[in-house]
Amino acid sequence: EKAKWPKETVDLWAKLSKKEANDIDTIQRSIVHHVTTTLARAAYNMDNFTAYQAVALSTRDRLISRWNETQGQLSKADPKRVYYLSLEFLLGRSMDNALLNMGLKGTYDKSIEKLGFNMEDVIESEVDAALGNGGLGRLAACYMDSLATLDYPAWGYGLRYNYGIFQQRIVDGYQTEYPDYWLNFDNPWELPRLDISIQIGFGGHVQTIQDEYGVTRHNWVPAQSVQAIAYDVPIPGYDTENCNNIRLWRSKPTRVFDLTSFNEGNYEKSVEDATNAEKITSVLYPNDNTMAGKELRLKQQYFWTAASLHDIVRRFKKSMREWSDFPDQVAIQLNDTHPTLAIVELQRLLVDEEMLNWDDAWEIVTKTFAFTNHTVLPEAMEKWSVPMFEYLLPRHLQIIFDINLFFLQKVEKKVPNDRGLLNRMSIIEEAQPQQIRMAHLAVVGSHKVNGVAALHSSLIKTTIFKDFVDYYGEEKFINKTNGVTPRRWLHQSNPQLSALITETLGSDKWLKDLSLLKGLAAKTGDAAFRKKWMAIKRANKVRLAELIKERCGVEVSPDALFDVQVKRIHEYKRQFMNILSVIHRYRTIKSMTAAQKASVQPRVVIFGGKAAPGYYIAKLVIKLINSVAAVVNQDPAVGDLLKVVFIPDYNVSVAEVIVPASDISQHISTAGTEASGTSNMKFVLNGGLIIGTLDGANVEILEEIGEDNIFIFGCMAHEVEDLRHAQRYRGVPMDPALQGVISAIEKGTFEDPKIFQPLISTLTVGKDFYLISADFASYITANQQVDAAYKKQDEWSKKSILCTAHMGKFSSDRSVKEYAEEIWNIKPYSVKDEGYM
Ligand code: 8GP
Repeated sequence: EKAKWPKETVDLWAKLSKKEANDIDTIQRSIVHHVTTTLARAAYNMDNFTAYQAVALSTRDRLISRWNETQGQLSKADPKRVYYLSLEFLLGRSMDNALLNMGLKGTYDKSIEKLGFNMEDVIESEVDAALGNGGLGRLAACYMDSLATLDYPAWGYGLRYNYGIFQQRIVDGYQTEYPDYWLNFDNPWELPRLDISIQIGFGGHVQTIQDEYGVTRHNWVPAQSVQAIAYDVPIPGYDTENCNNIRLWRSKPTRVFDLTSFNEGNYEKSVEDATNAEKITSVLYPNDNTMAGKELRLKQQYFWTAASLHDIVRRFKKSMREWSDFPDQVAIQLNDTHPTLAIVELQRLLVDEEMLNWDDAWEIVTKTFAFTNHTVLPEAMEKWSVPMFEYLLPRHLQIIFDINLFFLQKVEKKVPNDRGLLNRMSIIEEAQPQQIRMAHLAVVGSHKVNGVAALHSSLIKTTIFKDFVDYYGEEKFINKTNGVTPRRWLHQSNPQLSALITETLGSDKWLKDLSLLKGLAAKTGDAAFRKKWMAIKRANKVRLAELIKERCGVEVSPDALFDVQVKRIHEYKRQFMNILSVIHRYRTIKSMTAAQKASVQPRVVIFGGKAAPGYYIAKLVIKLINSVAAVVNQDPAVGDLLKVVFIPDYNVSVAEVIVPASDISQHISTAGTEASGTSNMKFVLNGGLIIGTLDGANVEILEEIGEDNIFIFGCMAHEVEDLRHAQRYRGVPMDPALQGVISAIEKGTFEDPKIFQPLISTLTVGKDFYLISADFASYITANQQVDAAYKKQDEWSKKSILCTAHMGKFSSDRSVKEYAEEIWNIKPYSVKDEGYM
């Protein structure tokens, strides 16, 4: 009601809402203010954690004023926005990133140093926000960083889980899981918006009524409802005033609902119902690339998509535009099939509540949505049983059946009399019970469908979506190769290398235009530069060696070759093949004379990653790695020539230490199974070489950096089918080297071999689905090539520099720009710094 205020009131507000200055004195005052008031502490009872909290609160103040300014200006200008719907945002730590992106890191470093604290130690007190499983969740986080940095008007929508991905501890070599209660201390990186609350219904029935024009209308009467409460997470761009938002929903019981049971005299039931409501956003499902099919997961998906759509529609309605303008104001990106219900919910809102006719509504819906697929693995394809779905969402089921009917009618019209085709393309799978194929629904309800790397995008066109490509045509199915943010994955995690690059290129412009890194290529001939480059790598290895000592109790030499495989543990990623090759290496070294040993390249093999708690085989792989480590690391015949470590509880902040310290990293999935991979990009960006198969983004990395700077082995995606067929029906014998390794395990070289029998069984001739035997020989050879190349340190340093130099393509800025221009049709909107909060 500003307009009604007298001038002096308006002026007073203006004067008092000026942004805080960013000089050392003001920042120190703000930190001390938070210590003494917000935290009720004093200088004499402070530790690093208190210092972290105070610095975080001071940083948060500055973040929020940018957030406010951005959202205020965007509300007025009301440009088209993109909404990125993702069940996972794997953000990691926020403070360092926020300070760097806002350009305040240096000042804060100095400010707290004078207050008696060291920034690096303070940063270590922050817990990761681990609301994701792996690649898909981290990709969402990188994209949010790029969207803000490029000034795109974008919001993320997700869930505020009380428990993120479990914490992993290794007990007797086995993975054990512990809850990640990350909200134990207040989370300074979110703004609770307790005023923003949306009712979400579940269950109940559908009323069918004739309206005054004799048109049949459907009205869903839910049996239960829960409240969605908004929590906003500010995402600052780098070197811009823009600050975007991720809105995370938390579930809470509704008042109305509580009272019903209560008034019926059933107090216990009312409390139980309240607990059930809170359960919805309690925990992140810990599966990566597999589908669990649990009712609670479906509830999560509906709760989240309904709340998000309600919010988006409410914002659109404020602008008083026609419904037909909706797709000109709103783009919604579906991060995998998890948010596919948003398609159905928007159709329901438009038809049942806004009274649009079906076809007009459907046109709006399909123009609004676009869908990213992240995997071709059959076990990851989301399907929901129709009876369970009907019980939770009866009206949505009707709408899905109608969408399917109209769709199949069109297919029939285009390709008459092909029952098989209709069966294959149907959104409903005719199983017992029937299943809803979410990927089909997502394709039918979107105007664009993309894969995440060139190979993957072409594979989905010939496999899971082949019939749809034939029906819709090629244009609907496109590629958007993944990318990673160079701010977090180089500038923040490898500050020394970042500084050297800036010094060498004469400016830090490369941080917003990663193609400028190509300027480094000219420096390979400069011996002094190479020396600096390698010294930084060594310093990073020293830091990692300290972490390994601390977490695994193993001493490793930073002069050895650091060989890294960190990612979710999954059969298709073949950590099993890696540890089998390590056993092969161990046996080879053991068989050597002292003279032969003298020419062995010492290697530290580093593993890390979580297995889904119910994934028995993956958990056995972890056990095998730890059993091998226990034997190898103690064996005096091997000494420093080979060390094996499994770093527990791999997460984003651990990755920030590991990635800059790698000499070689392993991206060795069976060709055609890894959609893209993104850590491959991070490693190469940091001057680490990679060994890998022709899979996912490895293919494009090879194209960019050239075959001299990457170690490629193994079969190609188009050969996989024949190889599987050959081993199944022609009984191709196991690779002899692999046979030797298996025998060693079976003889009990690494603990009781009975433990590993189920794992070994996966290699039985005819059953080796991931083709470990077929690729084993070439894998061993490629590893030998790595050893030989690493010994020529001068040549290696040139390769390392060229790796970084040619990674420009893999910035998430490039990816996001492509999405914005080719799918979302949105333009940057740069916020002006008006100097006010
Ligand atoms: C992952 C892919 O496995 C990985 O290759 C890719 O880099 C990443 O997505 C980002 O695009 N896929 C998943 O995490 C995934 O499909 N998760 C569940 C939905 C099944």
